[in-house]
Amino acid sequence: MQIESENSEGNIEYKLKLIVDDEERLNELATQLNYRLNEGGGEAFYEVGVSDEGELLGLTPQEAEITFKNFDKVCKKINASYKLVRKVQGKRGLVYELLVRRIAETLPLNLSIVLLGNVDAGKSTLKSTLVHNILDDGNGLAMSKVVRYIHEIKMRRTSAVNTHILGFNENGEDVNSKLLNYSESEIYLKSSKIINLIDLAGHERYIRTTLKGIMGNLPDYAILVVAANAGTVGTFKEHLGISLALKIPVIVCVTKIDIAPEPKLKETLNDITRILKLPGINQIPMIVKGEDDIVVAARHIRSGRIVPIFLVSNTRGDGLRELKTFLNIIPPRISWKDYSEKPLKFYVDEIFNVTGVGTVVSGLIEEGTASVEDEVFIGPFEDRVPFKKVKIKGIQINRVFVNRAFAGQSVTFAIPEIDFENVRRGLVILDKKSSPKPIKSFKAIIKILHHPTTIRVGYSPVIHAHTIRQTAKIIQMGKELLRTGDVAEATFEFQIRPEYLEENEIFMFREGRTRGIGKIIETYSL
Ligand SMILES: Nc1nc2c(ncn2[C@@H]2O[C@H](COP(=O)(O)OP(=O)(O)O)[C@@H](O)[C@H]2O)c(=O)[nH]1
Ligand SMILES: [Mg+2]
Repeated sequence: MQIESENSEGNIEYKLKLIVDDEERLNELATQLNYRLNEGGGEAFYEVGVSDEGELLGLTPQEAEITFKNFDKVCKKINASYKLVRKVQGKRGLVYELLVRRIAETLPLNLSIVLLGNVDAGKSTLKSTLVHNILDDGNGLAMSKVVRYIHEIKMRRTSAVNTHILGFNENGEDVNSKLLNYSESEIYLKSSKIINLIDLAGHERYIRTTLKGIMGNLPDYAILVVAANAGTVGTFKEHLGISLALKIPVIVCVTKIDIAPEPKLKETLNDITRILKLPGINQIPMIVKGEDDIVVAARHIRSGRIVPIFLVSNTRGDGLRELKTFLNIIPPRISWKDYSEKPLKFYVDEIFNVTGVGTVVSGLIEEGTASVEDEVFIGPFEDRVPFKKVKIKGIQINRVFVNRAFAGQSVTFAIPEIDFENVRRGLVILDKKSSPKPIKSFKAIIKILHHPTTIRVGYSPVIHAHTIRQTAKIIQMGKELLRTGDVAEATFEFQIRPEYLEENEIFMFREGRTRGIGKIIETYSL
């Protein structure tokens, strides 16, 4: 019997047998396995008992025993594990098909930063120059490297479509620049600190894009990108206001300093510092120049009072080294360790239908931990049984299979028991011991950040909380009418379907040019 002959690329390896076990040979096999795992995004198939030409010879029981013993040693060297998926009869004995997966043991420190700013400010380019260690040509070259296309998303089990990672090792060296190619699994495995850089999905002109990026990711910090030659036009003030209302410390990155004439750059910097110092905003701008500034800025950033300003050229490279040094030393703002001790809470962000796996959902573990084979609740569905029990059949972080994941990590869960068509963004996954209820309405304290006229009962903005986005009507209000800056109690009712929300949670709402923030004080189920 014969199968296709072995391909030197891809994640499938043929092995006749692994009988020799001197250290050198095992290391060689480990390197090869590592390569196959990289090709397969953390997963590889080994066909044992098959010649390079694809002939199914098979192993005698004695050969099989030694082969598996040696394969165990090889896997151990690179933190992988395997399971037998198939056995078939060959010419001389059995042929084994093994599925090998990489396991991550130690967890890198994990921090996420959302990139905000106007269209064309250079957000995607900046992300690309940081994670790919390249320079831009001023004409979209770098940006094109971080755009992920639909077919790519479908093929790979991507963790999050708009997130790219920048890793640092124990010595503070940038891991990305040491790799030939950007590989999330390699960066993840080699880093002791990972910065998740989140670009906005969709059009940044729309506020819903911005709110989705922020509310769905709970970022530690926000980088507000401003093009030096365009200035603070457009969304700068609004993005700043939203970040600060949510208590997310802001870093400003002024890009394109290579093409902005000196007076224009000065004007842009003046505008930025003037806006930052406005009474309602009340921040301390700090233009970061040398090493000392970087350290001072990093030390004080968490207080949420200082706004470091970096001057960058993505084409010439000015300021990129400083920005990387800063990213390497800034502390996480959110103490995920404490959140990990709570029961599991995860909101579905993106949904994939993966061939051979089924439904896969991506999102952030906001609280608790999840392990493979855990039973969890997912819902609310508009059904007699709003929350359904399902098993998590697989977990990936940055394309690496893990057995367990913790609060603060962006992960994908394979949940094949639920049909792809039935899953939507905004569903929650909760610990199986919880007793969740679908929430149809809730009472909150709200503050109007901006409103052109007045708000009354009957007003129906779109609510953004976690990955939830839905219109809700104000059915009751503590005051008759509200204007910009006002605070009041209000009861909202979802207009389409129930969602899952908890007391004390923060949400944002918007409608036209209106922006508001709220804190839930009471929830009501059906
Ligand atoms: N000259 C120059 N061009 C830049 C710089 N940063 C970005 N660009 C260019 O600006 C354009 C918009 O960048 P992009 O990253 O797509 O902006 P985004 O819409 O904020 O994501 C692209 O053509 C980039 O090549 C820079 O520092 N200098
Ligand atoms: Mg972009």
